[in-house]
Amino acid sequence: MSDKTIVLVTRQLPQAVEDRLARDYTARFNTEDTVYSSDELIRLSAGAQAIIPCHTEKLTADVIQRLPDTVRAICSFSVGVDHIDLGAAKARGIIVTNTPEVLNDATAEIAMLLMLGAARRAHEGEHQIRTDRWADWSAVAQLGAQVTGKRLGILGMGRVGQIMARRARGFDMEIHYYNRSRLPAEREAGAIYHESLEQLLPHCDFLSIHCPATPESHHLLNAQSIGLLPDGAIVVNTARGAVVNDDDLIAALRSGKLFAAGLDVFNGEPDIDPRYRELANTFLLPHVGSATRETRDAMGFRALENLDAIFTGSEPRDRLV
Ligand code: 8YV
Repeated sequence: MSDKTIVLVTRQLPQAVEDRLARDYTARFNTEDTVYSSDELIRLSAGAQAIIPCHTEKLTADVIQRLPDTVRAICSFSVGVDHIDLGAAKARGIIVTNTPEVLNDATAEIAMLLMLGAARRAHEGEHQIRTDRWADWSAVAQLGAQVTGKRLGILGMGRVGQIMARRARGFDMEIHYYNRSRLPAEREAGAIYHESLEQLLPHCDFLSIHCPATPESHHLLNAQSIGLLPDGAIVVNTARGAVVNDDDLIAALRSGKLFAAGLDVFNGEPDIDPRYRELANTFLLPHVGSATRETRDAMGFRALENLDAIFTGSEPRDRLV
């Protein structure tokens, strides 16, 4: 019998990543790429030393407590770890790692796409053409909000937020941000720091959300905070749905308080609030922030780097607990 480390890989991963896993580990792949229930996850973990989950697997305290004793590591194929109860993992002595840095560019690209798409009503124009309803050109139809030279507020000036700021400067945008701590001047690169979200919001023609989902950031965007945005502002979210109160965002999009929203992440994905679909002023994507071939490979190899370190007795680069 092979003495290779047994790894449960909960979702289908890029081929090159699965090939490397198959070479160096006894990998249990999910060839159907279905989302396992908690019970399936626990059953399939029997005898495994490690799990490579995606954000689709909810490793709650209850699930972690029920994992077999053999499991020593959870090497998530994600930067966000709101799907993993880190305290429960720590209590059981299970090492948890994530995949930071490698998805910064891809996620900032999607934030730019959402910002431009929402502002310029891209999906409405695309829909007209695809459904053969483009009747005529008009000087007064399909008017969007111009992006160039406007103020962009960034909530969470971490790795992705900083790249978003850099890309937005290409559109001559004035960058404002709120972050738990102020960045050093060279990383601020001229961005204007605000000491609270409340202070940031009145300066945002566009607001792009880049903070992780934590108890502190839960529903940060709500009726009260939206009320502080200038009328006609545009909201972009590539972080996590949990940062947004859906009822309040939808009310502001309906009333015209907000011009539009560009959203890649949602509460309850993929069963999103259906009202988003009915709104003409939403530009919606199905959580594809990191979905480039390069980035998904890089995420997989970063998860493997952590896995390799753990099972060769060294400290994994991205250890969280
Ligand atoms: C990933 C993400 O595709 O890494 C993250 O936190 O949100 C996504 O870009 C997904 O989480 C993979 O598990």
